[in-house]
Amino acid sequence: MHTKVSNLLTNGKTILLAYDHGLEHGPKDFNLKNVDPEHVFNIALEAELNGIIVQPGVAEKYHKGRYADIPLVVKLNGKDSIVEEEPYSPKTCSVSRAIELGAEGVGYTLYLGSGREHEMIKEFSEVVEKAHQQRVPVIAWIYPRGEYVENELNPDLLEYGARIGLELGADMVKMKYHGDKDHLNWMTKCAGRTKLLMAGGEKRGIKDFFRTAREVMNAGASGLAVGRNVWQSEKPFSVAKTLKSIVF
Ligand code: FBP
Repeated sequence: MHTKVSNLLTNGKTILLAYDHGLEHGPKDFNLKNVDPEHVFNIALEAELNGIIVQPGVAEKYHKGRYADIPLVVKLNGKDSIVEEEPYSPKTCSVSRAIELGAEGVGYTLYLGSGREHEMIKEFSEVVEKAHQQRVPVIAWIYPRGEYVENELNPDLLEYGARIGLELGADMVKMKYHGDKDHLNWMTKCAGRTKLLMAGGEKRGIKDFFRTAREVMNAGASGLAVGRNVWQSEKPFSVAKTLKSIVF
C-alpha cells in the first residue's frame, strides 16, 4: 500500500468520529453542548478514537492546541440541505490545503446513481491521484441517492458502491448498513482491500445501535465512521468506550 492508511487504524480496525453535519444538515442536529466543536474534539481526544472528520473551516479553527494531535480527516466536498436538486457535492477543499491543515486522511462523498455522478467520479478520481501522491489515504462516503435510485438501501446498489470504492482507489468506503449481515459480508468481499466502514445514521436507541455495530463487525467490516449516535448522546464518553470494546 502506498498510503499511510495505518495511521488511522488500530490493528486494522478503526472508529472515526464524523462531525461534518453543520454543513450537511445545519445546526438542527446540534444542542447547546455539541454545537461547540470543542465538545466533539474533546470526545475524540479523551476516548482516544482513531480520528475526527470535519470540514476545512472547523479543522482550521479547532484542530490546534490540545486537539492538534487528534488524527484529522478533512472532508474535501460537501453540500447543504437547502437547495433540493440532483445530488452533487462540490469540492470545498483541495488535497494540499487539507494536508496543510494537518490531515492524515481525506474524505469525499460520492452519490451513486445521481444524474451528476459522473462529475463526482471524475473529481473523486483526481482526489485519489493527488492524495496518494502525498501518501494520504482517502475515505469515500458512497451513498446511493438521486434520479436513478428508488431505494438508498438497495443491496445491489450498496454492493456496487463498495466495488466502485475499490475500483476508483478508495482506501476505505463509508457506507450505510441495510440490516442484512450476510449481504454486508458480501460487500466486504466486493470492496476487496478497500476497508468497509459503517455510517451511523440518525440517533436511535443505544442498545440497537450497539447491536448493529456488533453485527457489522462480525460480518467483516473494518470499523465505524459515526457521528450523531455518539455526540448527541447524554453520555458520549461511555458510548465511545463501548464502541471501542465492540470494534477492537
Ligand atoms: P452519522 O453517523 O451521524 O450518520 O454521520 C455520518 C454521515 O455520513 C456524516 O459524515 C454526514 O454529515 C451525514 O452522515 C450525512 O448524512 P445524510 O447525507 O444521509 O443525511
